Amino acid sequence: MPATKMKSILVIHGPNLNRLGRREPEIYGRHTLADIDAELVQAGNALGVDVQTFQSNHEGELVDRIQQAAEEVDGLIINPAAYTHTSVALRDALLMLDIPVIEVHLSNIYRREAFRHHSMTAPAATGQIAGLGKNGYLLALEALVRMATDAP
Ligand code: CA2
Repeated sequence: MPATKMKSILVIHGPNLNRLGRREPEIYGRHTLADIDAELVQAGNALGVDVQTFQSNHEGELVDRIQQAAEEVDGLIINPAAYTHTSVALRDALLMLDIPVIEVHLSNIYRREAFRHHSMTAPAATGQIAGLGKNGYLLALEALVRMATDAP
């Protein structure tokens, strides 16, 4: 792939995703968060991009990390988990960023309960991927790199 301006990407995971792989594998898959993060770092290496990851169960910590991202990284991938559906604070923090943001959901939120159909955060994102399991994160990573790559 030609040179990319995307040098550094942050992946943020919201509440309860630290428990992945332990419950409800039929919805969220059998991979742990550590598996997913390791795969993202490896994929980043192959694409020539530094990948950092962060998980928190606390809304304020997620806001703090998003604010920090503005200074530190060229792109953001975020699965806000349950805060997707409730958080004006995360939406406002994402709206302050000048970098591309991709919202990822492991499950297809649109074929689940009605309260999951609305995302507070999606309007603040460049795009959204839902329902593709851990591949959604990998596709988001590739998309961010492609978006910042000069066409040959
Ligand atoms: O599909 C997704 O990625 C979600 O963001 C996951 C959230 C859910 O509230 C969203 O509606 C969709 C829930 C994450 C809970 O993580 C678990 C981890 C292990 C076992 C059970 C849940």
